[in-house]
Amino acid sequence: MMEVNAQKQQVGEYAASLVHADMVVGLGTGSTVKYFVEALARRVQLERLPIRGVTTSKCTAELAQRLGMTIVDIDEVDQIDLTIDGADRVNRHLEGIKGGGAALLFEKIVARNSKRNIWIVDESKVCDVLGGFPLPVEVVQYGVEHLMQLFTGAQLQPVLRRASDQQPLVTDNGNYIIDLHVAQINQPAVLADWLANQVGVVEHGLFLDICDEVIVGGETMHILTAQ
Ligand code: ABF
Repeated sequence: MMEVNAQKQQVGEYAASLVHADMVVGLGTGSTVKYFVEALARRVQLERLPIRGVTTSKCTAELAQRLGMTIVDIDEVDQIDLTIDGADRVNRHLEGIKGGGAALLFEKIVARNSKRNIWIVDESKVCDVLGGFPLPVEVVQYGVEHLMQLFTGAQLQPVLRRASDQQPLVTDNGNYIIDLHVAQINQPAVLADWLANQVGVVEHGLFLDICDEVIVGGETMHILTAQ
């Protein structure tokens, strides 16, 4: 099996080849996307490619700007032509779990305002049934303990995500992340709707009806489209 970082580089560099002149490009977050941004920045420099980037996190914005890319605010553009992002898990219906990098809110806002969404993943991310990775939920800080109790009562095994200093992790948008440890998510849409209706929940990491195509790395890089 091809080493994971080699797979991430493989799909990141392939995704960079999909960008055309004058595009507004959504730049995702995560280690796979890092390879994409680096490869795209090389094209911008070598080909003088006239593109504008819209980012999904401070981390990606810092990387893209450091590499000399033009970054614009999402509200400066009418629409984003193509967004390239990573994912923590994706099934055969192109439903995904995202947010391992705590950027799920801005990722979903960018994705929902993109004409086309492509995810780039190493083969370990592809699964039959969503699960096997904690489902991130972005929540406001006020009342977080009550939400934890609610999720516990719903058998969702919630864990408040903490930073390296053991304090609760605070997202780019000033919110907390609760990770739900659910073994298998058999009806993603049902859970997504329930989460979205809980007061205090800002956004959840179930990305449904968003992704158009997944580029999967490995010995035979291949593309998943919705089945
Ligand atoms: C991002 O891609 C996050 O939602 C997700 O956590 C990440 C996948 O991480 P990586 O590419 O580093 O494996 O969109």
